[in-house]
Amino acid sequence: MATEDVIHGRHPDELGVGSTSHPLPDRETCEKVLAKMILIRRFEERAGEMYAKAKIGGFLHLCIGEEATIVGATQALRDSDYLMSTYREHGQALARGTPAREVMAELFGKATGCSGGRGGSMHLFDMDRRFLGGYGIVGGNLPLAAGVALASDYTGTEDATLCMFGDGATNQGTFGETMNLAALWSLPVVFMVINNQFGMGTALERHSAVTDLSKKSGGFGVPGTRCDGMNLLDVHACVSTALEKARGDRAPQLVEAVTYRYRGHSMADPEEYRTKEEVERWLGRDPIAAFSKRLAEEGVLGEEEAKRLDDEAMKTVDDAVEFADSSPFPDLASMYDDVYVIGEQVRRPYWSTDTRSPDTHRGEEEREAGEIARELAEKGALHEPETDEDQREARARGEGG
Ligand SMILES: Cc1ncc(C[n+]2csc(CCOP(=O)(O)OP(=O)(O)O)c2C)c(N)n1
Ligand SMILES: [Mg+2]
Repeated sequence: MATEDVIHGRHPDELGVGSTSHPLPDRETCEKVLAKMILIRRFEERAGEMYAKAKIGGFLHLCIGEEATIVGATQALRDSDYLMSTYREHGQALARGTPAREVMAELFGKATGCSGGRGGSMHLFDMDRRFLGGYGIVGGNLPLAAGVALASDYTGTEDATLCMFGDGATNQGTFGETMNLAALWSLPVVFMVINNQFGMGTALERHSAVTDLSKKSGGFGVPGTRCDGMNLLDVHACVSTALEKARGDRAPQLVEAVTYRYRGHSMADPEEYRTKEEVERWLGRDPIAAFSKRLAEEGVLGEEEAKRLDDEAMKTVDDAVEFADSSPFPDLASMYDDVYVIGEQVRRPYWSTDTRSPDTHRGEEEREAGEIARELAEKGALHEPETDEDQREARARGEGG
């Protein structure tokens, strides 16, 4: 019978990770990556607080504990590469360079958010930084990532795609289907399993027959490796090598990062599926504390400098909250904007549906066609809780996310 200790209690060495020691990069890079991890941690803590204050609606999934996995992997990307993630993606957007203001404003559902306030926490998107979201469907981003990689290959670029998803997503049908096509078509894509050891409240060994997830893609023709997701340098080395093979040899790869989420699956999680002791054990491997300690030990960055980075992160987050709070909600009249992609919005060499003929087609003039839907939506909007207090009460009654 599987127990919680099958993987959760094991030393990283036993899992085949964490035994390699990597040299530190230059001081500037060390400071930059530490600052990114601290910003993500502070941002997530504050997002949790804002959710409790009902400033944020819907669901909220925090990545606290996964910072080394996120920053180590994204540092291996070129600016022109694509990144795709799941609904647990605030850290990915911040790591890719989306300003904290725009991420927080999106969580608040404001017009100044990176998705114009239409996506919220689960659907962050930043085309300028080639961050393609933010997906709520478990395993839903895998085939899309293969499609993006196919476009990169087809148009003769050197761009690669890094597609991140959870351990739970490896059980979806899309996992096998996508591995097969990626291998068959030699696509420049790296699949990254963020194995935080739970799919909601179900532990890895209870949801997956194969618990070494780096082995799950091999039979489809996509080789896998495993890294210590609590060790920024190990993640970086592993993802860099995988990207090199995907980009250079057109050989898609899978990387499993073994990590842990310190908070619940989402904000409403009683966490009955794990013990406090287990969480404590993993807190002892805190990726930020571990990296800071190493920097101090090797004389690269002292305690005071780490404190300065923390103060800066706090200021950035304070500013982001102020910005989000004072920004307007999207105008109701803009509800039908950005629903369909219209021909001229699509840059060559991509194609949209209306290359069928130059005229607009049914459904493409939804602003004009949608009067009835608009009336219904306006009526619906009247039933929205009006104040934060109303929203807190609605939440206490169990309504909403
Ligand atoms: C297709 C689908 N099935 C179920 C869900 C409900 N659901 C949301 S998150 C989640 C767990 C996914 O776990 P994992 O892939 O490990 O990602 P993590 O939340 O740990 O980052 C589930 C089952 C969903 N969003 N989509
Ligand atoms: Mg998981």
